[in-house]
Amino acid sequence: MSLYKTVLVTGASAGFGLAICEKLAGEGYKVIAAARRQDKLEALAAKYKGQIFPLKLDVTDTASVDAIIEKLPDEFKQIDVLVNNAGLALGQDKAFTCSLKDWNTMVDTNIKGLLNVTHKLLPLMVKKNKGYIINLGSTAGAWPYTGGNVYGGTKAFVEQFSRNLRCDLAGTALKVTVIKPGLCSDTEFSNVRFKGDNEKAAAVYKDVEAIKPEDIANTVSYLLSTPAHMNINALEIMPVCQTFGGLAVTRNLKLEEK
Ligand code: NDP
Ligand code: 8X3
Repeated sequence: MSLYKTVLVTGASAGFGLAICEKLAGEGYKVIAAARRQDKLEALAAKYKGQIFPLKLDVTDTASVDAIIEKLPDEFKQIDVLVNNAGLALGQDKAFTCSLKDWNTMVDTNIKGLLNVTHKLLPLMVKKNKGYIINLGSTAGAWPYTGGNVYGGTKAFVEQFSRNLRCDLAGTALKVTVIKPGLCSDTEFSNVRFKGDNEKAAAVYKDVEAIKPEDIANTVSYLLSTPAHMNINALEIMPVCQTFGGLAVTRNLKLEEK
């Protein structure tokens, strides 16, 4: 039996967000499915009549975020869980060749978008002393890799922000968890990262059994079922086929002459 009833999931039109909405709606939660592609959200809501409300929302648009509550039907207004899942990586080029526009889009979505929605909903949760914020970080926030530059930086922000929220929420009943997945297939993540180069995206998951969106949805469901006194601060989840690669050393490196 969960402590919570109404969940807002950002990035609900694909991947983890979609799987989380389906899992939680199936378990009887009222779910607000938020993303930019309304057709996808409406198709989802049609499958779970009355259980899912499709909310067209761009998390980077502060005016839209500010109007969230007034756009909701009464039975969805008492949000007690926020899953900050909307996010993206754009490109995997080295920092000295990649696009500044891509960097800014990642910061605007993964950091500022998450902040916009959190800033809107957190005071409402604190007021009723009930709420749970689940943030989607990434292994990329802790384990650097070539071309992960700003994407990894945004996810490091998500982790530290999650932990700092726990400090600010001391003395309340609210919970915060950051989930940090590693390699996950069956989402649009790599298709978006490689800008529609679907062959390149598919190659990322070739011959591996990666984490699936359902694994993340089951994790969220589990988190919501934990007892009132227990807060899981962070969960790092990798497929068994993925592990750490050690530090890189360049041999015979040509250094600048003095
Ligand atoms: P997908 O690309 O499959 O889904 C991303 C979702 O975010 C889509 O629903 C998209 O919807 C939404 N989104 C993107 N930008 C915005 C925006 N500005 N406003 C609202 N919604 C937005 O990715 P995943 O499901 O794989 O990833 C979900 C989260 O998990 C991301 O934060 C990602 O960084 C993280 N993650 C993913 C991993 C992976 O390997 N897949 C591993 C670790 C973390 P729409 O375009 O309709 O707005
Ligand atoms: C997604 C996982 O390794 O592509 O956050 O950065 S990774």
